[in-house]
Amino acid sequence: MLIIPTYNERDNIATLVSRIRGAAGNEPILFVDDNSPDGTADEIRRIQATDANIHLLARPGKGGFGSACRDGMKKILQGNVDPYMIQMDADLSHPPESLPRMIELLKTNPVVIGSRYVSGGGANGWDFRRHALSFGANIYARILTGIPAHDLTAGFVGYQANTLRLLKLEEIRSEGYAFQMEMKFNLHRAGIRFCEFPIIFLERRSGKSKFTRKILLEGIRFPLGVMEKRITGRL
Ligand SMILES: Nc1nc2c(ncn2[C@@H]2O[C@H](COP(=O)(O)OP(=O)(O)OP(=O)(O)O)[C@@H](O)[C@H]2O)c(=O)[nH]1
Ligand SMILES: [Mg+2]
Repeated sequence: MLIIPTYNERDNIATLVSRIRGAAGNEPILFVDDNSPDGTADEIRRIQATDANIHLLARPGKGGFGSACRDGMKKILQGNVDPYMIQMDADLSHPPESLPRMIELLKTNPVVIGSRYVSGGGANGWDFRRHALSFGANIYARILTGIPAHDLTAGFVGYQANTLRLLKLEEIRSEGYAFQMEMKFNLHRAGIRFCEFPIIFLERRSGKSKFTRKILLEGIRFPLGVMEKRITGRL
């Protein structure tokens, strides 16, 4: 099952679903939409009429990326039938064509990360500043947190359902990039090993980024908080 949080992604949905269907057949998809003002949920419902493997969790208002993922994960775990779940963005930054490899790797690995920072991976459509920011953020986070993965802010991540059951999802509070790190941090603490495979991340072409100053600050603070706990022996 794929979990795709959406906020104002109306123009991306049809292309996204068609590329997922082309690459991964009838893989079920759970969209988690926060009452997007642009009518993303209506577009999802329109496609649902012809595709029985599309599900929609409609939330009343913008609750944040992290909580959308958490709610989606909890709903799928409650269903108790999906052996794995894969979170990806709706803006086509995560190539649907990499799904078959991710699904194959999930048969033997508890957590699989579509990574920009392993050999063969990368990002297209970024200027030097954005490359430097993302790369630097990953090194910063890796040194401070000690999480053994190359792409800590990666948002294209697959989990075996039983692995997610090891976490207390309600205790994960972050909303932006920090959510990606906090998930990986908790998995690492639970003794889980990460499998990374290369993906080429593509900058969004349609719709707007939801990146905010608050998300940036949260992303800077999370590794600092972990570092503090490591130093003071509170882990
Ligand atoms: N349900 C829900 N989805 C969200 C929310 N914020 C972001 N999203 C979705 O989460 C995914 C990632 O958000 P993006 O805006 O692409 O954030 P980003 O990838 O950090 O930023 P860019 O690289 O500029 O695209 C997209 O599918 C968004 O539509 C939210 O508050 N609620
Ligand atoms: Mg994006």
